[in-house]
Amino acid sequence: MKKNERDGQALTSAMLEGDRVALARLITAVENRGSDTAAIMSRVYARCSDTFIIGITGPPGAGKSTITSCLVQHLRARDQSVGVVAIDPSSPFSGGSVLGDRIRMQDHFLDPEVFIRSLSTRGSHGGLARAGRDVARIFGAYGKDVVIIETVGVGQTELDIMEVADTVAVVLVPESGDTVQVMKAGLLEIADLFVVNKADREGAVRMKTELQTMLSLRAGSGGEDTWEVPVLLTEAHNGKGTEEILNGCLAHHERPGDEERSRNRGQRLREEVIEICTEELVRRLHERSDDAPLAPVLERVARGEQDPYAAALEIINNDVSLARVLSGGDE
Ligand SMILES: Nc1nc2c(ncn2[C@@H]2O[C@H](COP(=O)(O)OP(=O)(O)OP(=O)(O)O)[C@@H](O)[C@H]2O)c(=O)[nH]1
Ligand SMILES: [Mg+2]
Repeated sequence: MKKNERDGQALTSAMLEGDRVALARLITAVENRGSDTAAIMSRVYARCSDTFIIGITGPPGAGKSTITSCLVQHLRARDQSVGVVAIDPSSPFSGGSVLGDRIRMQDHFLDPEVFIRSLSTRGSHGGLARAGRDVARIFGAYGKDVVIIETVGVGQTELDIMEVADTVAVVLVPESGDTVQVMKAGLLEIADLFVVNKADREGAVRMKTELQTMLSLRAGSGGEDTWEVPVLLTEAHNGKGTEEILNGCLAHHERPGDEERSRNRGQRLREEVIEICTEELVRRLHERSDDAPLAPVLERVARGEQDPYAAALEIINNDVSLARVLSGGDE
């Protein structure tokens, strides 16, 4: 076992025993997508099954952090421990949002039952969706009753993170534009609950009606167990209506299981295995690009003696050299 893998296992053990410093370090390790990530997460996974993961998404500035903060407060009032994963898109559109989040979240900073972690898109090599999901599961394994993931719903990465959530609330505001945009952004498919926040502003009721119409037009299986997506009005800056969000999320989570749900879950897990393999394979290929048998092939391409396609096929189709690349050449 390599040194960092040993460290990873020691950290995981300490985290599972409730060590808060180990928790923070483990999250950093997973955020950096080190070589021991899959081994760490395999141990974590078995221990996070009882955690309820809520996803909060929606356009920039819709009030996601304000709502998250309210949910934390309601959960704490019910004696539930909470982990928050805030994805910081660090895009020019949402400059300063993290600072804003910090200020809103500071009420909870001294509460040992609340753990808040921001993940940034910087330096995560496209692994942000995976990192976000893994951190949510680590919080679960650490013993958090509920984990909330906040992410801006504007891109595939952001929506991918939501796959780990048991319940997804999509937050919109009257200014979000018409509902066609909601459909275009793929938010209709992932919403288990719609929240029209900033109901103190004009157009909130109209938006709610539009969403309800759109939901009723959507072809559903129509069975008895089919979940009816509620549309809630809130004024998160003064907490109004936010307890109903929590109640709605819990009702969704506790609804009777239906066939479609377990089918979706099975499909998601299949996809996830392939994703984890892909990440692991890419990492190993990069790590070992300076070693035989990869290096000579890459060199040939660099010198213009072979085209990149032929080289890639040569690497992949040669069982022996591929096995050596993937195992680190030490078998
Ligand atoms: N008028 C009004 N303002 C609100 C309401 N809820 C939140 N806000 C304000 O809207 C602004 C954005 O709120 P955030 O909670 O930071 O929104 P966000 O969706 O987390 O924003 P990003 O993370 O940057 O995408 C803040 O200034 C809030 O105080 C509301 O119900 N009514
Ligand atoms: Mg925010």
